[in-house]
Amino acid sequence: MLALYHGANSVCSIKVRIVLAEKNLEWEDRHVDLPAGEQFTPEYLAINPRAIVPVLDHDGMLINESSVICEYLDGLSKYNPLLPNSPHDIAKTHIWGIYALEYHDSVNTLTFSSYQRQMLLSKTPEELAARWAAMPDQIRAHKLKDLVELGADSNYVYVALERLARMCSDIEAALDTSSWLIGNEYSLADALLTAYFYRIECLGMTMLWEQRYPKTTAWYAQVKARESFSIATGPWLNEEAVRKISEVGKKTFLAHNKFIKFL
Ligand SMILES: N[C@@H](CCC(=O)N[C@@H](CS)C(=O)NCC(=O)O)C(=O)O
Repeated sequence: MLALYHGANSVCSIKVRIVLAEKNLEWEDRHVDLPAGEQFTPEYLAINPRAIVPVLDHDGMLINESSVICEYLDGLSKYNPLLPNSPHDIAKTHIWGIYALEYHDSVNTLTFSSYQRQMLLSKTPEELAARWAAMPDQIRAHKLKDLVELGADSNYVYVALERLARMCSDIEAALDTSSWLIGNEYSLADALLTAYFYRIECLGMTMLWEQRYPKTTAWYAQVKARESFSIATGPWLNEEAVRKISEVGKKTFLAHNKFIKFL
């Protein structure tokens, strides 16, 4: 039996839900309410002491790290194989998986400096302090605290946009001779990156690739058109929350002239 601990709007949860849909796998839903802080409960810390989602439970065996979960799921069934065959293409897939950690960190920075910040600012200073203290990764807590305090003025935001601009240029280069990230067929690498683009789109920042990177723009339209995308997002996302993410995202970044070179 497969069960997934995941968050409705969490980017790395969407990533895993895309692969579950691509592989047509049945799974049990163990939703973790991240805004409510369910990741810090003793029950969830017993599942993942790092207090983050997603975690896959396969017959009692727990696996974390979204890119690893995705490759694991691909290995579970022969249906629609996603990992390429050649050692070189497998190596390229793993490199995209490692880059995805950087993309995740950058997308998380943008979300926290805008939408999440607006939600967290309604908390009292004591509640916020308790939230940072509860985080097992104190480097991450330091970043989030800075983002909530400074919003788009935090230096983390500038670095995140610089990294995401590089992501787009790397993807454009990868698409130079093929229509998918690795070769001419949809593969795991495409599945691993889709959710980051979706979050950037929700944040109202598609201008990071539109106009400047035509191949990347066409690639995102292709991954979005797949059934797996609507299955992984549709039933979960709250349209009102997505609208707010976009509204706050646009206001946060477009108001800052220093970001114009990225947009
Ligand atoms: N590298 C991890 C990152 C996991 C992660 O950061 N998850 C976020 C949601 S996308 C989370 O659980 N955040 C909880 C929190 O910030 O308190 C992966 O790819 O699985």
